[in-house]
Amino acid sequence: MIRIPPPSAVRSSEITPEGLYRNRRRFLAEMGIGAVGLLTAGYTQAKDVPASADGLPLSIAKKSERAGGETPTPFDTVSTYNNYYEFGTNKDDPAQNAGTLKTRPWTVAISGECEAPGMLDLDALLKPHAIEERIYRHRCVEAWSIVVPWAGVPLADVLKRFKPTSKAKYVAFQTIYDKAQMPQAKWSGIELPYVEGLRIDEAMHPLAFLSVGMYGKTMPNQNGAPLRLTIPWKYGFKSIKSIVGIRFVEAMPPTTWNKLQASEYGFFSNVNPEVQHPRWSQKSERRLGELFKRPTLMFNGYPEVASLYSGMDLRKFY
Ligand SMILES: Nc1nc2c(c(=O)[nH]1)N[C@H]1C(S)=C(S)[C@@H](COP(=O)(O)O)O[C@H]1N2
Ligand SMILES: [Mo]
Repeated sequence: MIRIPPPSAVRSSEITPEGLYRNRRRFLAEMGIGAVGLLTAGYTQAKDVPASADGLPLSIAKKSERAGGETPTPFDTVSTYNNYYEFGTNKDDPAQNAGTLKTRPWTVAISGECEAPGMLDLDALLKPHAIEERIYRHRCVEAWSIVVPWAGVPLADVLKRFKPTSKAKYVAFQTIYDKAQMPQAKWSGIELPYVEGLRIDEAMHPLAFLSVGMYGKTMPNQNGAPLRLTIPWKYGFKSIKSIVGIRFVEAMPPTTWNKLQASEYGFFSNVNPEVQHPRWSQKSERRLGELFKRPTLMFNGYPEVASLYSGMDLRKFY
């Protein structure tokens, strides 16, 4: 049977040169117009982002607003302008490609310096915890930022259940790496699997969050389904997606961007307008959807974390 698609089924990416399409999508996303319509006659409505998410409603036990009263960035922007290099390096690639990630069943390996290591199914990992919503600012090192209502659980509550020993000075996290589900990964330019880490006191800080959803629904794949970190006072790359491994360790663990270019990406990577990056100024940033830049705040505007770093030279430990 030959199926002739109606004209509306043709994706705009198929009828415009790829570069132009990407640029327009990127421009629309940055302007906060997201993936919604607006494309001129002859093009389909740009609702062509494949459904790469369950998008199931979550039952949220409590809500807190931790973004200075700012309105969240539109969902369509946050779910179509992403960094998830395993699914491509353009901002609109993850939304197009991450649908191949199978997020159920999902097992997380808890290992290392703890009394109760184990392999846990996602549901078992989450079961004892009530899901909260936290509206956080999120700032990428590339000088763009968003405000997102994440749904998840405090990272400390989960970690404590495994009873880390006194040797657990750091926590290392690992993303799933499956070439079959991530065919674009071979062009990522980074060493995979993606790995990240936090000092144990950072991981235990009440702001550190393990997110399973956003905007009241389960996480879209492109945003790191089924679970990811959201560490609001650090640059976005610390917020590792699609976690399959959590390991308590004694020594500072390797981290993906630090391995690639240590002079540009430190282990701590706290948002700091006083420490510059060779390609993006860290003094200011643009909220996606806004025209004008705004100053970047120390610790991304979360001064309550400063005590974690007392006595440390944050220029040296960037
Ligand atoms: N596994 C993995 N995690 C990742 C990344 C990635 O490429 N792979 N990108 C990071 C970067 S640079 C940012 S800014 C955030 C983006 O999260 P968002 O797409 O939900 O906004 O994810 C972080 N986590
Ligand atoms: Mo980022």
